[in-house]
Amino acid sequence: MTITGQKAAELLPVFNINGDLKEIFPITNGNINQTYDISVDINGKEKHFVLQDINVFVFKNPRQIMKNIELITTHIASKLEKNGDDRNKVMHFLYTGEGKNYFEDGEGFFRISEFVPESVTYNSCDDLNILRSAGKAFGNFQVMLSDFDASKLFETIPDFHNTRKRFDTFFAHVKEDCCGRVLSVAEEISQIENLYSPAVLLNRLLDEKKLPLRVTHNDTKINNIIFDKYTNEAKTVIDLDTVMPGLVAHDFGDAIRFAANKVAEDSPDFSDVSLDMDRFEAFAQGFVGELKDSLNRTEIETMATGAFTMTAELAVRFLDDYITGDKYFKTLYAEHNLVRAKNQIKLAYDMLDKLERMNDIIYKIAE
Ligand code: GN1
Ligand code: MG
Repeated sequence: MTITGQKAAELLPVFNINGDLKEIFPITNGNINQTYDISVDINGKEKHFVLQDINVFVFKNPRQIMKNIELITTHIASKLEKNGDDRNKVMHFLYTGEGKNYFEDGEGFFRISEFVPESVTYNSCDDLNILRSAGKAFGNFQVMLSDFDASKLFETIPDFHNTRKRFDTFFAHVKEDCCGRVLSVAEEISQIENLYSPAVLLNRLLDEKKLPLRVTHNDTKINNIIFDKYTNEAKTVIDLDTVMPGLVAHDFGDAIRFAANKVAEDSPDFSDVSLDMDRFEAFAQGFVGELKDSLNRTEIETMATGAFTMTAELAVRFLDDYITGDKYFKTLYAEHNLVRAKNQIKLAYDMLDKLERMNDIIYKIAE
C-alpha cells in the first residue's frame, strides 16, 4: 500500500522517533515492498529513515521475517563487536514501545530503519572495483553467518530458490492459462522448456547431498549493498527478508545475473543483453576470494552454473507472473513482466554459451 505523509507522521512516535516529519520520498528500487526515504526534523536537525510497508501477498508471514532478521542481525552485530569492529555496521530496525521491530495495523505492516548517512547504492555499475567490493561484501555476509544455526530460521518463502519447483509450477500455470496469455508467449515457453535440464542441475546435486546448505542472503542484487559515498567501500548488506538456508551458488548467481548483465534486467533492448565477462570476473574475485577456503569442490565447480540457474529461474518467475496476471512483482506497464522474462531468457542462453569461460575464471580464483 502507498504510505501517505500523514501515515508516516503517525508512525514516528510508534517507533520512538521524537521529531516532525518533513518529507517522504518513494524509493523505487525494490520490486516487492513499498519503500520510502523519510526526513524528520529532530530538534532542528534533519535525520533520514527508511520506512517500509511489507508486501504481505508475497511475505505471508511478515512476523517470521522480522524474527529472522532480529536473530541474524544480533548474531552479526555481536560477531563484529568481538572482532573489535563497529556493531552498527549491520543493519538494524527500530523498536516500538512494545519491544517489536515492526508495527502492524489494518493499513499495513511497517518497519523503520535508520538511513545510512553519506551512502550510495547502485542499480547498475561498470566500475570493476565497486563490483569486486560488492562480491566481497556478499561473500563476507555468508562468512558472518557460517556459524549461525540455520534451524532457528523460518523459511519465509518456502522453496524460494527451488528452481525445479519454479519450473514445474510454471508448466502447471501454462496448462491452466488463467489469463489467456499463453498463446502469445508460445516461443518464450519453448525457450524455457529447453532450459529445464541444465537449470535443475543444482537441485540434483543438492538431492545427492553433494552441495551443502548454508545460510544465504538469497536476494543479492547489487542495490542491496550500501556503499560509502566517498570511498565506495561496501558498508552494509540490506534486504534481509529472504535470508534462509540456501546454496552458495544462488547468492553468487543472483548477483551476477543482475550486476553483470550489460543492461538492466528489465531493459527491452534485448540485443544488448549479454554477460559482461569483466564484471563477472571482478565480482567473482571479491566473492569467491572471500569464501574460497570454506567451499567444497562441487561448490566451486557449480558456482558459474549458479549464475545461469538463477537467470533461468528469474526468466521463469517473470513469465509465470505474466501469464498468471502480474500479481507478484511490481509492474510499471502492461508487458513489464514479459519484457523482464525475454531479457532473462536471452541472458540465460548467453550464459550457457559462456559457461566454460566462466568456470575457468572461477577455478583460477579458487586455486
Ligand atoms: C524481488 O524486491 P526486490 O527487488 O528486492 C524478488 C527477487 C528477485 C527480484 C528481481 C522476495 O526482489 O527474488 O530476484 O525482485 N524478491 C522476492 O528484480 O521475491
Ligand atoms: Mg528483496
